[in-house]
Amino acid sequence: MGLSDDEWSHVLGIWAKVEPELPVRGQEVMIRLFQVHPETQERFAKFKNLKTIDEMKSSEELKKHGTTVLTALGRILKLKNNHEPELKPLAESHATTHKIPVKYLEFICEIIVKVIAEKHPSDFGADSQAAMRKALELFRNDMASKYKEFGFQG
Ligand code: CUS
Repeated sequence: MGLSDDEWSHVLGIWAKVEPELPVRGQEVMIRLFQVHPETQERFAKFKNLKTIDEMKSSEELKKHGTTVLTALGRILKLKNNHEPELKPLAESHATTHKIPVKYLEFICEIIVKVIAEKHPSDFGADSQAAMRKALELFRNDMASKYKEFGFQG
């Protein structure tokens, strides 16, 4: 099920606050992800060698990747219920090259919600959080079905 106009305005409203700080939030999300779910770090040859938080913090590549991830997600959110054209190439590369299971997408989405909630407590209340979770769930469900089209069970 898609989101209502009201839910989308919650999602895009908070995203507008996150956008000016994408590189730092992206970096925080990646570091938190690797700490909470170390198995996700193994997926990336270029990040496997980063052992400590300090090493992660000083990695320009990690920061860059965090920006890439949040930028991709932002583009998808802005397309609202019509994200299919943007999602397809992303699903293809993640199914065939990176092989990122849907479970890992779930991990990263949950961390994104938590990081935004910590940084923007007064702009990201219960309704906005629920709307964001719903939008991210829609994203993951559609990624999962595209994964299958590309022969990846996810
Ligand atoms: O890069 C990209 O693009 C992705 C995201 C989207 C949203 C799909 N990724 Cu990267 C993902 C992930 C990572 O990095 C890590 C871990 C998990 C997941």
